Amino acid sequence: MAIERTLILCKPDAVARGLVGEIVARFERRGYVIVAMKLVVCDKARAERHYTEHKGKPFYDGLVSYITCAPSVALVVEGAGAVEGCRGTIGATDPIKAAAGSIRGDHAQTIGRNLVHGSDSPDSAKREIPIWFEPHEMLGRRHDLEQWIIST
Ligand code: D4T
Repeated sequence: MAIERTLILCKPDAVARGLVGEIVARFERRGYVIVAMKLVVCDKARAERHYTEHKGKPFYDGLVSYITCAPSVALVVEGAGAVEGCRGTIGATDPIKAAAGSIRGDHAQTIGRNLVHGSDSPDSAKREIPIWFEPHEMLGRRHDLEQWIIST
């Protein structure tokens, strides 16, 4: 299984509700490694880049106003199959359909306030990570080092 990196956002509702620790802990407990993390107020330009695929959709304006209204916590998470694995931990986009035990299934109610973003493919992760992080803000590959620390 390839070691991948994925972009995770604890969106403004997660920060406002004090759920960042709970959310980050889910990824850590699964064994993924945090290689970058910061609190950031997303501006309109960054939001429009991030959500470019949704431009023109009925929910687009609401999506941009929501992500820019207050701080988010952005992370880059690394691990084996991290893109798909993190999507599983997050749960379905619409919390009403998200499995119990997933972040959205346990903590969210509506699609417009679904707490977390996770890249939906390795290509999306490669596109999204540079929107949120400069290369110098990210650590080099951590997976092997973490395995060594844990197992020695
Ligand atoms: P994010 O991007 O937040 O991780 O969500 P997903 O990857 O799970 O889902 P998405 O890209 O299809 O949707 C992005 C974002 O738009 C909101 N949304 C989506 C909405 O408010 N109404 C809708 O009908 C859809 C499809 C929720 C997530």
